[in-house]
Amino acid sequence: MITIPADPYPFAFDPASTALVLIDMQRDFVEPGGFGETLGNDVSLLQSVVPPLKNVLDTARAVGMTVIHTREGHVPDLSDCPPAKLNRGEPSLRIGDPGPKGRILVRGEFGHDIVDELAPLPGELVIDKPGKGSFHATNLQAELTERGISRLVVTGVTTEVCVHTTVREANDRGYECLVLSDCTGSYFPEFQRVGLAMIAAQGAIFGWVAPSDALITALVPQEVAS
Ligand code: TIU
Repeated sequence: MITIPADPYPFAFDPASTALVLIDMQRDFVEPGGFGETLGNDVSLLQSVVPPLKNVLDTARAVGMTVIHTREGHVPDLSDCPPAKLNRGEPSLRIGDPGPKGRILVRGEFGHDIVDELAPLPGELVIDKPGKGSFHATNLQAELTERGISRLVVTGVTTEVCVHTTVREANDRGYECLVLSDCTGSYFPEFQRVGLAMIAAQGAIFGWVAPSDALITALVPQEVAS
């Protein structure tokens, strides 16, 4: 076991039974012209997540940790998108509409895919999810069970939406989650701050929070037994 400093108290984990999860680092959310921007958001705050997350991804790969990517999106006929999600709000573009990066949040479209810097390697699990949480209507739990994973290091966007929903789902299913503060991002600075605080409050009510250098420092001497 490795123990790293974290909020609200040190997080202990074995890299062999811990997965790095990258939530929805998709062009539609992170890059200009995507779904996130059509909702009226400033995507520059999300772009700052990419360099530290790339460092964590490189380290996790180097030590042989399980790496899991998720993507939020829908099948082309949108049959997996509930009307309540499709019709929500007054965006200039809706899910399924043609956008500058292809149809918004539709699987197989350029904008739906993960940014180049964090592109999955062959053999890394990619979970396509129709909802905000990574467990809802996916095979994530079965994949984790098959790999003997009991803890998650959670990263990605956005902190208060898909990261939070996933951490809450994982917590209820018995997984211990460490959320990396500089590898998660929100379009709203106050949501980033409060979103992270909510996770670690009340003695780690949903999980732990730490900066990525705490994880990298602890992992560098490690190599996961194969
Ligand atoms: N809009 C927003 O903050 N997030 C999402 O719609 N999805 C994710 O968080 N991935």
